[in-house]
Amino acid sequence: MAKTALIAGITGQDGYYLSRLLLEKGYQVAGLIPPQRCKSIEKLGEIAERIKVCNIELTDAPGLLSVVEQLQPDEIYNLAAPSFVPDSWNDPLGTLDLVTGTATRLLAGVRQVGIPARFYQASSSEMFGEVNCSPQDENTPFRPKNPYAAAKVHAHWTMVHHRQRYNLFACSGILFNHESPRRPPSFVTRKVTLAAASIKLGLGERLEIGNLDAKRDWGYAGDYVEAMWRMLQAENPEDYVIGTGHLHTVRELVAAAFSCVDLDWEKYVTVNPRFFRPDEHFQLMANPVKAKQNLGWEPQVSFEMLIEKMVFKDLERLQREKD
Ligand code: GDR
Repeated sequence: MAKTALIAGITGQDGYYLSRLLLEKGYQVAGLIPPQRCKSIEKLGEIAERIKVCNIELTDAPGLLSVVEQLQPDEIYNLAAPSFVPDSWNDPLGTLDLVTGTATRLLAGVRQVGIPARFYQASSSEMFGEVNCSPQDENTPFRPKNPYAAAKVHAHWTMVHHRQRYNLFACSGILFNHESPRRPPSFVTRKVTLAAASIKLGLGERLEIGNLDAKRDWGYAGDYVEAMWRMLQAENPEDYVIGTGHLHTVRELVAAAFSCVDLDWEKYVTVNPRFFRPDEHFQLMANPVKAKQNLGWEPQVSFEMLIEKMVFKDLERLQREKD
């Protein structure tokens, strides 16, 4: 019989790639979508009609319990979060409720219904925060530096406590930055690829960017959802750091994107301190050895391939709109 997966946060970038993967594997996929955002399922494009939509607020604990009871999912993926980190300063409590509250309510649902559903929690490299060692692995302490990261740490520990106390098959993937053509333009990769494509087509003139020396470990979202799925197929529930193990600067990102469209980035890019973040001297870089050893997981798409994929998709989209 086909397995059923329930996804919170299904309309985001990762929700799309995960749904696509699970549908390819023959799963029935259901997504939790707040009633006032029911149209957002359309963001999933060609796969939208194959998704069972459960219209429910993520703050509605009894409602979530009844979805879990009716659906009896084999796997639950909690990807729900307001993912743009700086926004969490504007609404720390709302961030906490969405990130930690959703994890807690779903875990409570699994426990109360008493089904053997496997649970995935989307944790983040932001939880490492002000690191004093690099790269980071599953034993690196968390020192979160913003409300988003603090909420993710809370959700992570809530999941660990449920695993220990109630013996649930629950695990978390501590994912480093992962990108794709589906990334919203507020994030730096997409901001840059969109600007490069727009300038190439004569639709834009300049790119204003923040700290060119900021470094990140960037991978491809399509690879990272494979790691999520593998975690839930493993013999034991364990937490994993997922990243490439390679650092790149924003400068390298900009240079790579502009070189895809044969432009000299230095002619088009201006640094604007408005986009700087305070205290960004630490280096978030993954040590994904455990995922390779236990799950056989390795990223397939390199940094250069990722940026090329994003730039070409943006060119294609903009060209279509222009015609
Ligand atoms: P991040 O992603 O905060 O790491 O979180 P983002 O793409 O916003 O920033 C990456 C790095 O680029 C630097 N930067 C800029 N960032 C933006 N957005 N705009 C700019 O103009 C700019 N210039 C430089 C930033 O300072 C930063 O160093 C992502 C999200 O997906 C989180 O949800 C997730 O948890 C983490 O990755 C892992």
